[in-house]
Amino acid sequence: MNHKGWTNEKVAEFFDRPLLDLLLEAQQIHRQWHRPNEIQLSTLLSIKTGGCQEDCGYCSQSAFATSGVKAAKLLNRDEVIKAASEAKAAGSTRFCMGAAWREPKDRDMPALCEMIGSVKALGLETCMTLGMLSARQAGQLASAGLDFYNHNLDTSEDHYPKVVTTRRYSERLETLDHVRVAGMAVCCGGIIGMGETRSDRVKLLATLANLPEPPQSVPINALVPVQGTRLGDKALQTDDRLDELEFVRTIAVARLIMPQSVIRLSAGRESLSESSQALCFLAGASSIFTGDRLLTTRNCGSSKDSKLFEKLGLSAAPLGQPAAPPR
Ligand code: SAM
Ligand code: DTB
Ligand code: SF4
Repeated sequence: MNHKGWTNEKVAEFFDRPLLDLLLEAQQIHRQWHRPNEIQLSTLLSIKTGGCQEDCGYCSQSAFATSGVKAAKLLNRDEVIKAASEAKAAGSTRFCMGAAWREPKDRDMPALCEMIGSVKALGLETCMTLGMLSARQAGQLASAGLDFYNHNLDTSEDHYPKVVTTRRYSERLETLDHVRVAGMAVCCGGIIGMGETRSDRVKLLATLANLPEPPQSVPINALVPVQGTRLGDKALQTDDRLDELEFVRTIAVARLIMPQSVIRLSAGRESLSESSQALCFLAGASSIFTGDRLLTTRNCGSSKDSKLFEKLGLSAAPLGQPAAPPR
């Protein structure tokens, strides 16, 4: 047992429940803390694409992959402002800037801080995901006004060496500490469908819930199998498809053990049916990435999403609204 009391055994018990019981309880908890028919919209932009020195087995941007993604330089401020303005016009409230780096270089910090200021000036919430951060870099981003920092644990500590070998789990946890101490909100989750067992999913969620504070935002990604990546190729060759109901279950358990966090139905949404997406919302997901593109892979696009929202009676959360409803 650790300090928050979410033992692996307790989390595994949630996973083992009949799905309908689990969904009912997850939705009841969801309604205590979140508006049930509102979904927060975030938009991603790859501000520095490809050529990354890390060997993350799922990633199209790793220099170890043969995915065909070309390495590009850091975008300039005007390119970022243009994309952020378009995201705002499409109803997004948060703009997430991602860089294919192991960690940012100190010489990049002024340009990154300038981007944060420009996106905030549009009235959007800001998020960045740049790899590992030193305490000093986290402080610089926080001072520039960055609201969220995304840094995923990706999987359990046990399964991690099968996914990434160029950096340790403990280094990921250290970066999360730096982000929290600097006063930014933490966005941290993982990927489902990378050959992990249910026990790995249990351990990932328990680790997230037992952080000194649960992450304010928890992205649950389904592996997007990209050709030319180690794990993507494996999934494509073995026709090892994601079990959608196990994915829904994972969201429901995340909702139960981190009731106040916003759970994001993240990458891989494009391959989910409308019904599976509806189950993910019922399980407690209340945030998505919008637009045609994630970082390098395809996303649902706004016309598909508008139709889904209409069918389900969902609306986009307005800007500046806290996640929790009045209790
Ligand atoms: N380089 C930074 C890092 O890894 O922290 C930031 C960018 S990285 C692309 C952000 C996250 O995207 C990864 O941690 C991973 O969880 C997710 N991701 C990347 N490729 C993915 C894929 N093919 N399918 C699902 N999620 C993916
Ligand atoms: C997260 O958990 N999912 C987003 C965001 N954080 C940066 C990234 C998804 C990337 C999907 C693969 C791609 O488009 O390259
Ligand atoms: Fe690099 Fe991030 Fe991709 Fe890993 S996930 S290879 S760190 S861009």
